[in-house]
Amino acid sequence: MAVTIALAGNPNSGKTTMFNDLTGSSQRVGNWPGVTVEKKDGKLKTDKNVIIQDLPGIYSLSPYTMEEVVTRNYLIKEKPDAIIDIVDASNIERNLYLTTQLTELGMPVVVALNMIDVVQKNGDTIDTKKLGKMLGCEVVETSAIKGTGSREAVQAARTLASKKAGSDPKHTFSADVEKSLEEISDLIRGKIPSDNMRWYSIKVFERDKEVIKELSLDKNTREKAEGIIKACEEKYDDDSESIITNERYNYISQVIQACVTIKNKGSLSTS
Ligand code: GDP
Ligand code: K
Ligand code: MG
Repeated sequence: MAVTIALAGNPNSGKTTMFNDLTGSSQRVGNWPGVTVEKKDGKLKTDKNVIIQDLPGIYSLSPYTMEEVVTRNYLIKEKPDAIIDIVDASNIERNLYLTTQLTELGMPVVVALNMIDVVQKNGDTIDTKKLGKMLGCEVVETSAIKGTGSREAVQAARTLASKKAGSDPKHTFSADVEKSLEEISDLIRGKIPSDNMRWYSIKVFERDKEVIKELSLDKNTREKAEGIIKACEEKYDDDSESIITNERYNYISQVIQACVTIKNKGSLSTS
């Protein structure tokens, strides 16, 4: 049985470098349907039953760029068997913003802490075990350019895929937001696959245009959802999308505090 593993991550995190290393010359290049965003897949050099799908580089799963929409639709609708989230470990704080969203999809996720050679050269350390625990997914150190760790990341993804072991994010939003998400999930239950409930609830809370269109909620349901969202916005004196964004950044800074040690903390970069 063929297994599909998707490579997702920020632009310049090393996706193409890892893709080339894993697939060699067995690549197919085209476009995603309807848009001029490049689509590339290939077979794992060491096992032709494993398809590696390179995805467009993105910073978020929001609906604002073609790359984001292509990636979201692919992950939600075509459902690869596992995701390798390629994180530039030398820019870990920024990169984890996408990671927190990928793990909410409930699919098997392996974080590849790529550019680990850069981190090591700087003398910094990342506690990968603790990071995996906090994020609720597997974490593997990689250096795509040196060809180290990539095969371990694929192996971890295959193991998760065969067990259908979805990520299990431990992060929760603050109590008021969680209550709103719960109310929204009650509203939309039955209209969506239950394993993606959290993703859809958050997206409806954010008034995500694409998801609202996709769910084609009736007027009554839309008004109820709007009431739930507005009540929360009044409490926070902020719009719902910013509420979610802020909470993600707060959470990520806690993760960084707990897992990353910077050698020359406080000193100015001279590069
Ligand atoms: P993409 O935009 O995610 O496809 O990223 P690329 O694969 O194009 O890589 C961006 C840049 O980072 C290139 O110059 C790569 O050579 C470099 N790069 C990729 N992986 C690593 C790595 O593990 N270590 C280092 N030092 N550089 C890397
Ligand atoms: K690039
Ligand atoms: Mg690329």
